[in-house]
Amino acid sequence: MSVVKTLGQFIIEKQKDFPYAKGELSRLLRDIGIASKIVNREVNKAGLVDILGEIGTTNTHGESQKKLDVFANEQFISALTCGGECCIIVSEENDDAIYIESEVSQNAKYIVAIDPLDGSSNIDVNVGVGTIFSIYRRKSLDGKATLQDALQKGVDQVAAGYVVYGSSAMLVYTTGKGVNGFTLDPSIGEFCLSHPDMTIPKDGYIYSINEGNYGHFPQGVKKYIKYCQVMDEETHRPYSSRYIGSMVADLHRNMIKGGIFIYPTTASAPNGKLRLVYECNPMAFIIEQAGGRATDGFERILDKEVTSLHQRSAIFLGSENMVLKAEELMKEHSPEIGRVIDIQSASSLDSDASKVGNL
Ligand code: AHM
Ligand code: MG
Repeated sequence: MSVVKTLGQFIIEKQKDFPYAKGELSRLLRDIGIASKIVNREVNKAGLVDILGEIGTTNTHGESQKKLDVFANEQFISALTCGGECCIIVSEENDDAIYIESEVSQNAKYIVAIDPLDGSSNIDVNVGVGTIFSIYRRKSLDGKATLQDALQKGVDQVAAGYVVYGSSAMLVYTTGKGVNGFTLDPSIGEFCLSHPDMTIPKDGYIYSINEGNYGHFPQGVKKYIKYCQVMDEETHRPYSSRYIGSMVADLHRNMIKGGIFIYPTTASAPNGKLRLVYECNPMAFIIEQAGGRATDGFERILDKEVTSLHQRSAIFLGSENMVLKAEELMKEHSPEIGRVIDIQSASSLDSDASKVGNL
């Protein structure tokens, strides 16, 4: 008889890895799991009810919001607010951080950054979408949690995960001790452990990038794409190109099969498109925990200074050897981008130093 292990059971079992844990993080993960089941239900019936299409408003970045984006955002905010473990929510859909000050959250010590429905341009065409989340412990010791609590580096994450709403729904998460994946069994309404100890192959044969932007890419990225396309038996080239346009779905496929996902800087997006706090950092944490690599072409994503909630970053992540090759070509052919990154990190370090000096 095969025994099913649910997400809830697994979380409780893993609590013993953290000797001082009081169950708060476990409850937080459970709340995220519950909200994602509700979102999955709506994603699945999206074609049946009049929930597809745009709602007529725009989010922080001036992008039109879909009804499901708004619905997903509300579900996660509600679950995190009622759960009592979260003091700040940072969401792609909200300009400002949401400070939770309800009675149940008085002693809450976690910050959750979330992209409630990533890849939303794919909703109307039945293509996989997802949720990405990142969890930090607050650093301020008492009083109200502050914006600085929400601006921590990726390396300070205590947990991160994603949910892919695809042919089945799957929740994948890490607390810094490996990566585990759970598939939703609709017959019992539970996420069940289906992919224990997930690892990404060191070498992959899939590259994933929006090649329509080729003309706007840095020289190093253009060279890497050409490298992927060259015939070479020994390294199994040419590689396959696969781009869904939903980071969660592209990354999930690469996790399982091996591959690289790149969203570089472009002429029109000089800082990249994807958001550091709730897209790049959680995905980088998961990929590193699975044995892969995540950088902006020069610097480790998890070490990047975070100066604003909706900060953007270029990202190269996936199978270690593929990312290393892309970095090598970036250094060789786009050193000017590396210099800009160095200057940006130095100036954010300076401003950190001045903050400390002012205390
Ligand atoms: P979103 O959070 O507004 O949905 O945007 C993020 C998405 C990623 O999932 C995906 O990798 C990327 O944007 C696709 O962008 P593009 O259409 O420029 O290739
Ligand atoms: Mg997104």
